[in-house]
Amino acid sequence: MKAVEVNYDGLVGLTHNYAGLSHGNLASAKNTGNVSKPKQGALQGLIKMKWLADAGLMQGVLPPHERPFLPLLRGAGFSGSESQVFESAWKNAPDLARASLSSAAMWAANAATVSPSADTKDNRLHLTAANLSTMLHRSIEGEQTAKSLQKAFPDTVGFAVHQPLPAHTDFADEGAANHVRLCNDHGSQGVELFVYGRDQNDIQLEFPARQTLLSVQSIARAHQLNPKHIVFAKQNPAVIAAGAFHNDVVCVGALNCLFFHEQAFADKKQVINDIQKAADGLFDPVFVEVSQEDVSIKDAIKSYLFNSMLVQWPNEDRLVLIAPEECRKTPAVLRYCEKLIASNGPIGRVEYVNVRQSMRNGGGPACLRLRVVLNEDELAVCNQKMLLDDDLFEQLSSWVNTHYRDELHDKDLRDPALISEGRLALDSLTKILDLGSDFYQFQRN
Ligand code: SUG
Repeated sequence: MKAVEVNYDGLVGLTHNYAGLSHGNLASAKNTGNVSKPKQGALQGLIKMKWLADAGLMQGVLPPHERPFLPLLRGAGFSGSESQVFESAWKNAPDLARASLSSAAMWAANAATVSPSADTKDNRLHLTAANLSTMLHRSIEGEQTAKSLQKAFPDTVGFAVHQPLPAHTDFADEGAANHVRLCNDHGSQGVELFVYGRDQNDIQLEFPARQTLLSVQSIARAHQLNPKHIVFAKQNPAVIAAGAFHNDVVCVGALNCLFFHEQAFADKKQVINDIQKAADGLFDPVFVEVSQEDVSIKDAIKSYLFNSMLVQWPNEDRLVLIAPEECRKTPAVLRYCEKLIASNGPIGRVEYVNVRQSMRNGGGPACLRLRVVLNEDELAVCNQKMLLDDDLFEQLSSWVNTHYRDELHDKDLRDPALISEGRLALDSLTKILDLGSDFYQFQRN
């Protein structure tokens, strides 16, 4: 059946800030303590979404999470009124207070792993919310993300939304950031590539490997995928050590094309062979491999070349790479992009977008979106209010302009007024996106 790819972008949250919480994410570490601009960040995200929607691509929206997240602090033993909990956490456990304020749910590529119905045995679209169990500040996302996905894909006949995997380190899962689907066209059987950083027996590296073999095996089972058409590939530990904390920092794929750095995988030849075998009879995969000589791993991570969106643009034969602005400012990467489009390969155009507020925390254009392939029937029954059109864009822009702070300095993060400001904003968002009046924890209390 005919199907389209919908990019669901996470809205940048009201407390978007630079707390340096992600060990192994070089941008997050570098920008620790810097002043963030939540309003600007949210508008940058919305502008990217609107631009793609105007071009004729389908665009969805995922809501930010409740922050500060007081249940985390209560879980850590802080008690009393809400402002007492918050203030006392800041006084006694500032790292925990910072974790409770993280807006990291905006990186929707980490929200879930998605298998389109064309790949699954029961012909349902399967989504598993990621447990994000490696980083404390992200481990509080999974439950709320599953709720968002249930709101976006409410029909249980056609959609299966799975709860996050068990919260044990052996099951560490970071969602679609470590998953690539290749296919001939979105609506036919594809090949799903699951990339993991470690298995149970590997020793922990200096920077954490955030995805395990057990997690991807479990997801492939739950999604009822045909073992013939899946590939498990190990990330190269050296690129994790260099700062590629997710595979999507060194690799992206779309349709039959895999665009990746030559050092991305522990065993590149094996990965290519396995993909060819899994695609046999379905399509001919095309590999666009970037050499270390053309773009060093250091430049790839600095510029986030591979954290681009690779999309099929309406009425264009070749794919379009939507890269972060930072690629234009990295000479070797810019040179490479020019060479790429001049070649006769599958990527015909590079567009550069400004998502700098997100980039400073290690999130490029691809991190901000979760790709969901929907066929015509599925599109008809998903939550229409979460799909971006001119009207929703206007409503969300005005919502951001009304509720978001221009700046957050480190000292502002201690302000208990963030609790009520956030709630007022999110309560109003639940109406805009048709999420119901019991969507957030604070609404249920
Ligand atoms: O998990 N940054 C995120 C960035 C996620 C990017 N996603 C993908 N590559 N798909 C992370 O490291 C920074 C938070 C802080 O430092 O406050 C942060 O969580």
